[in-house]
Amino acid sequence: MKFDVLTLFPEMFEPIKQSILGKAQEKELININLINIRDFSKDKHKKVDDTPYGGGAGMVIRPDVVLDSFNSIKDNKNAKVIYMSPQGKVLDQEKVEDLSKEKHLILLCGHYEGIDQRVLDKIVDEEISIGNYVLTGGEIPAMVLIDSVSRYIDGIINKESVEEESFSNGLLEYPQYTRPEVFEGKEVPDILISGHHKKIEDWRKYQSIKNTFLKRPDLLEKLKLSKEDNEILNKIKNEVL
Ligand code: 4GX
Repeated sequence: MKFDVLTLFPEMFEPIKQSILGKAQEKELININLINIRDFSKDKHKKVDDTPYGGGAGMVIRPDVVLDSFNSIKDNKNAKVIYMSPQGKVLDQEKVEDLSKEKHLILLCGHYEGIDQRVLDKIVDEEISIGNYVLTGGEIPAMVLIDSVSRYIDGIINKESVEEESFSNGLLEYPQYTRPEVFEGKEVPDILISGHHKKIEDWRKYQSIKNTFLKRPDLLEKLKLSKEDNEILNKIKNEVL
C-alpha cells in the first residue's frame, strides 16, 4: 500500500518511522512518501499562503501550489485523495478497514485556516476527521489514519491481533496479565493459570462484555449481540445493578 502525504511539515512525520510502522516500511509492506508542498512555491521567498479574500484572521494556502504538489505524484488518477479536516466524517474502525483495501492513498494536510476551496473541489475525494476537536494541522490526523489502516495490511501485525483488538468485534478487550503471578499482593485470576482453554475463552468473553457495559455502554447499544452474548450481558447486569 502506498501513502503519499502532501504537507508543509514533513518533519512532523518522524514518529511513524519507529516501531511497527518503521519495520513495515523496511519490509516494503507500506510505502510512505512525504511531499513538501512548499517545494512547489514559485515565490522567491517560498511563500505558499496568503490572506483570505473577504477578510478575517489567519492565512489560507494557495490552490496553485497545492495542485502543483499533487501533480508531482505519479499515478494520482488511480489514488483516493483524502483531506484531513474537522469537517469530514469521523474516522471509525469500519472506515479504517475499508481504506485498507485501497492500493494508493493521497493524504492532504492543511494548516492555518485551511486550503483554497477551488483546489479541494478539484482533487479531494473524501474529507476525514479524526474526532470532534480542533488541531493545529492535518499532520497528526494523517499519522493516525496511516497507523490505523496499516494494521490491516498483511504481514504488519499478526492476524489474531487484528481480530482480537478492541472494536473489531465491537467490544472492548478483556484484561491482560503477565508475570509475576503475585504483584503487590494481587494474584492473577486463577482461570488464566488453569490451562483450561474453553474456560479461559468464556472468562475473556465475559470480561469483554462487562468492560464494554461499564466503560462504553454507547458501543453496546449499536451492537447486535448473539443470543449467547446477550445472556452473558443479562447476567452481568444482574450482578452489577
Ligand atoms: N481531524 N485540523 C486541518 C486545517 C483546516 C482548517 C479549516 C479545514 C478547514 C482535524 C481533525 C483538525 C485542524 C486539521 C484544522 N482544515 N483534522 N486544519 N480534528 O482539527 O482531521
